[in-house]
Amino acid sequence: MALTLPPLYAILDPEQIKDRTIDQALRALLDAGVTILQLRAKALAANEFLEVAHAARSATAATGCRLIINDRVDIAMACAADGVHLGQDDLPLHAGRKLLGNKIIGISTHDIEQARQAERDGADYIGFGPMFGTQTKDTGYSARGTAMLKQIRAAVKIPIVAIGGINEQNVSQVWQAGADSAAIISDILGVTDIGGKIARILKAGQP
Ligand code: 3NM
Repeated sequence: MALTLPPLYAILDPEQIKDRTIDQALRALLDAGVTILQLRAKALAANEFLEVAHAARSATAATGCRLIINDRVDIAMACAADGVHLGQDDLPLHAGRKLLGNKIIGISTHDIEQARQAERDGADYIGFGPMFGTQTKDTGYSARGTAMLKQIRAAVKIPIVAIGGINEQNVSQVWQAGADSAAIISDILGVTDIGGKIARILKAGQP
């Protein structure tokens, strides 16, 4: 069945949570009402990642939030996540599909060819970025901008999650350019009042 994504795709990245604990950041995101959450933990060892993934799975299950694990199909399987998000250098989609069956698989893309390929390969959604400049990840790509996002929108039918430098001020631009969802890390996790920030972001999408 085709995937429907909410306007905000939240990402919990333990490297970006300031002076909070991972549990506090997780709780703040869920209390703010997020309905899809990606756990992105590049710096954690597999055993630590799995421990956080189990905690995220029980907390998200309690609120009905979908849980996506970044990069690691094994951890997604072990914690019974709803899916995985894979980069261009991670396990290829066909291998992830073999292991995860009909769970959600999202693929990071940075140009039209990658976007089309991900759709052909059976991705449930694509990430597309970096939309604007981002300090959070060295993507190796220049800012893609909304004109390119519109081209991607015209090129694929599956949902698009725009990512990279998105904030309260510019988020409406990515929705207007055709993104189904906006993934935001630093503008949400970098503030004191996560709930207030998320409420303002969602309000920015209303006419
Ligand atoms: N992927 P922030 S940009 C994880 O372009 C990630 O694929 C990107 O963080 C891509 O919201 C990015 O703080 C970082 O800019 C997004």
